[in-house]
Amino acid sequence: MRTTTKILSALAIVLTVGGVAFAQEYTKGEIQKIDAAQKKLTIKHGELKNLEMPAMTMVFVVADGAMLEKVKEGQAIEFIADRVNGRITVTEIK
Ligand SMILES: [Cu+2]
Repeated sequence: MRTTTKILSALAIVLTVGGVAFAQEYTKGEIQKIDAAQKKLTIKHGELKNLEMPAMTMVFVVADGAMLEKVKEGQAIEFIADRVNGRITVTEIK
């Protein structure tokens, strides 16, 4: 019984640490342009720490075209971007 508790506690710690490592920060941005045909967004974004990129305005590919239906030009968003197949991609919009 005690051993089981210890194993479960150890497992909980491992899962917690793993969760923190994978948690990505949202970055603030403003949608400048939506290109539904190309599945691209132009975003004026804040610093993207995971990509070591300073604030700028640039074009991103979106992971899922459905994400474009939830946003409009001029909208302030919080998003996560990452490199997917060598392209900087918006993977999540809050
Ligand atoms: Cu950029």
